[in-house]
Amino acid sequence: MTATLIELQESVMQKNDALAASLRERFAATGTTVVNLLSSPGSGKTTLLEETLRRLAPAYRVGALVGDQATENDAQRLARSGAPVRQITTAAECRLDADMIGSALERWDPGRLDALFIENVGNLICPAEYDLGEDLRAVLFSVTEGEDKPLKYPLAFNTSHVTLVTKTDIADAVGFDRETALRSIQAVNPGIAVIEVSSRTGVGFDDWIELLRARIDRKGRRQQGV
Ligand SMILES: Nc1nc2c(ncn2[C@@H]2O[C@H](COP(=O)(O)OP(=O)(O)O)[C@@H](O)[C@H]2O)c(=O)[nH]1
Ligand SMILES: [Mg+2]
Repeated sequence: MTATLIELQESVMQKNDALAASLRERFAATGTTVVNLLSSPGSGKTTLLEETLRRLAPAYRVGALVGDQATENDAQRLARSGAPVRQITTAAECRLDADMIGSALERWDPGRLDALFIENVGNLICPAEYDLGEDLRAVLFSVTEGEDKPLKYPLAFNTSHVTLVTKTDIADAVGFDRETALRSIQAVNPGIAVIEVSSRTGVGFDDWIELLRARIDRKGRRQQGV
């Protein structure tokens, strides 16, 4: 890369970091816990989110922003939960950035939310570089992807707070090597929390929901100065 390109890239990242910091202040003021979901296309983000919104909705005000290169399909799926949902179509961009989140929130007022889930554009490379002002970054890794993906795409895993191993209901059918996969995750982010889930059977959801509830409650208490 030339010096000019490097400078341009650095200024893009600085601008994003500044916008993410102002989003973080805004979410601190409203006590909204923000969760950024990253994964390859098809790892199960939308399906996991449908079930997550359904399980949290009775107790919390939850909403979702969902990024894809094109279509409103995922927003339509998620809106069936009854939660406020807005699609962001990114056209040429391979990820969401803080400016896209800020612009979406100017045009969309879901009211005060306890938790805002952001489904990022499906890929493990560009989304990892962009802070969206989130409290929690979760990377999904399905049993069909190959056990070495964390080693190949380390940034998505070592910038995340939790890894969700998804589609565990079909692990045997695809010959998933659980030990190797867990070793790959820990190799790039030692000590990271790992939750093994299936959106089909509900396995692992109690742990995932418990983690979210703890985060949401803690931020809500902080906002109220308790
Ligand atoms: N067997 C199984 N399939 C799943 C699970 N979660 C999602 N899928 C399927 O995987 C495909 C992609 O899921 P989707 O949620 O759209 O993935 P996204 O692209 O990451 O949002 C769909 O056909 C889902 O029905 C799961 O837990 N088990
Ligand atoms: Mg999706």
